[in-house]
Amino acid sequence: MKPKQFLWGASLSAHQTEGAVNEDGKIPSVQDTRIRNNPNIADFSVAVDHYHRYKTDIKMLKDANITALRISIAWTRIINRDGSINQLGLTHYDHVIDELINAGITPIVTTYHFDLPDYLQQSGGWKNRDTVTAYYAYVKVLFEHFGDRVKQWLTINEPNIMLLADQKIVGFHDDAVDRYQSFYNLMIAEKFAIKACHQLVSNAEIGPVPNISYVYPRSSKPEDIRAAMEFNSIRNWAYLDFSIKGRINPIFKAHLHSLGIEMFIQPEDRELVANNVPDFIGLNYYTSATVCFPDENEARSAGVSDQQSEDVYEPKHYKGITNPYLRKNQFNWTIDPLGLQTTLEITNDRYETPILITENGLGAYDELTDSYEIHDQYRIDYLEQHLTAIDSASENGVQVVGYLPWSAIDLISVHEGIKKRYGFIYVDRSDSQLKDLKRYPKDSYYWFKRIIGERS
Ligand code: BGP
Repeated sequence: MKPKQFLWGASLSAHQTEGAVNEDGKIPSVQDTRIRNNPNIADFSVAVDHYHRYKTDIKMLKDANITALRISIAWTRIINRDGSINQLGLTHYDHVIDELINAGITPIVTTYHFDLPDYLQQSGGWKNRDTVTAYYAYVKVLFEHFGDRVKQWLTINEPNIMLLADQKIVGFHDDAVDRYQSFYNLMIAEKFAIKACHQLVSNAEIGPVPNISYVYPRSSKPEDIRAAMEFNSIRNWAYLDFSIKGRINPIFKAHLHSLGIEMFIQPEDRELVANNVPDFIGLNYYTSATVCFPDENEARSAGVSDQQSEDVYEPKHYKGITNPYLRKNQFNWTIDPLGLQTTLEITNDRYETPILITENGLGAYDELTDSYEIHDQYRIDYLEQHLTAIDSASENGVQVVGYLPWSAIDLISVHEGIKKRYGFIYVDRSDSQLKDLKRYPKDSYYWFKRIIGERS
């Protein structure tokens, strides 16, 4: 990927912004049917009503000098339950994409962002190879229909996090064998997307979009070093090795073997895997991770308080811990800009592929003042520090082709509703009250506009 100019933009996803869950023939996704542990956080039924207000949102983004917007298309708006195409869904995204292009904003489209059609989950989800077939049919519709206008594509949002995260959120499986089978099928699905994109869209570029965060060892104790090596392979390199190098990462493979699971590229998939290589890497980064070798007497949660580490535990292998050298944000996530530089340089060292930063941002409680302003200096600080890290990585030879922070507008956080805000644009609603959903630029909006102006 070599855009003529650095892409200055922002990101969002369909289910976290659109709402309109029963409109224009949309069928339920796993996000619509998901049972929430906490009933007090907003669901996705209205979200921030981007489905109806996309014109306002795009106009505000254009006014901020943004030149690229990462959106996702909801599979559940495009393909009906019987496999036929929903024209109303295509028409909606025609309007969105045309609006973006007319505003001088390049659309960068993720085909699937955590919102698997619920009926596919009911028949086994990603564990079932039929879901790969259904995905292939779906993405061919996207490329055929939108390929004349959309030239930059992203395959599947964060399969590596789907592997590790709360299974109820992303519609995966609790059983380890099923989970790794699902992971394999996701990696194969991506290969079909790359194949179809290159066949059907002229001058297309397509990349994976994993969440890559370098994993530190807690100490120089050899067991801790090995725990970090192992978790790096599982969290980061397993997916990218398959995607870019067409191989099962050997440390990941050995880890699976120790769990009694064998993973290898099936003979019938070998050609597909070898011949369909991405053009760039889309990379989501929020913070680094730290692990130690788990002491048998240490409880899983001992010493763990930051959210990024909670799910990281495999007895006898590794355990997530809070990095004592890092500050935390209001939601207990550590902040590590230098970790972004390290992550970029190691990713470049391994893959030598251009990198588009597709997510990076700060979740925070924002306050709307009586004069309708939002003073989010903490977000500006976070983004400034991460931009400095990107600059340093670029000076050290990493080809970073764009920066698309999360998120363009406030949206519903996957885990924590709307109280945890990421946007450059404030949306006036709370978890319990819809209010008027009006949009207000935050201080970070004006800051980003100035940065883009100065650096374009
Ligand atoms: C990424 C997802 C996004 C977004 C972000 C922040 O993993 O791709 O969809 O939600 O994380 O996470 P959260 O919403 O849990 O704060």
